[in-house]
Amino acid sequence: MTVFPAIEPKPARTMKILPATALSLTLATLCPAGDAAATGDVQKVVVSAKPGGMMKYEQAEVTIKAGTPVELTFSNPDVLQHNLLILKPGTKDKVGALADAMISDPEGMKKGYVPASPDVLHATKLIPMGGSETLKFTIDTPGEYPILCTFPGHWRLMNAVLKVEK
Ligand SMILES: [Cu+2]
Repeated sequence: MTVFPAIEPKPARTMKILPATALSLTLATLCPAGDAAATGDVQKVVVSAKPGGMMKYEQAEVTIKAGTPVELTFSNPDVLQHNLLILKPGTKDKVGALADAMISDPEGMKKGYVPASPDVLHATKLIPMGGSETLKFTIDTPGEYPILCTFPGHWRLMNAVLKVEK
């Protein structure tokens, strides 16, 4: 769980007393991403699987700012199951090979085809058609971080780049 900077309580005139959860929901709804004051500067990005069994993501790349909390939502409208992993820069082929090897792991499906590797920074579960999952994280070091679906056989086509800029 990422801890966001505390929201400075406003004087009572701007807001009736609400439970903390209701307050943050209200702010998240009213203020678009990028409104640093109200949202703690959370960057919301979306990556979708391409429908039609193409084993591809819709987006070739997504760009975020370093050092700022991110909420990346992966949604899957495709008939196939997919996941979304974020990897350390330069490790796409290495992790892809580990993913393909999991086809012979009897526990592979149970593990969501997420290889046990320190190169995997963040991962969703296997997402069935119509599902989605949101990853919350912050990356401090600028660079190009591979995004990969590690369902065996998918990663060569089903990849993208998370560009982290200064
Ligand atoms: Cu896939």
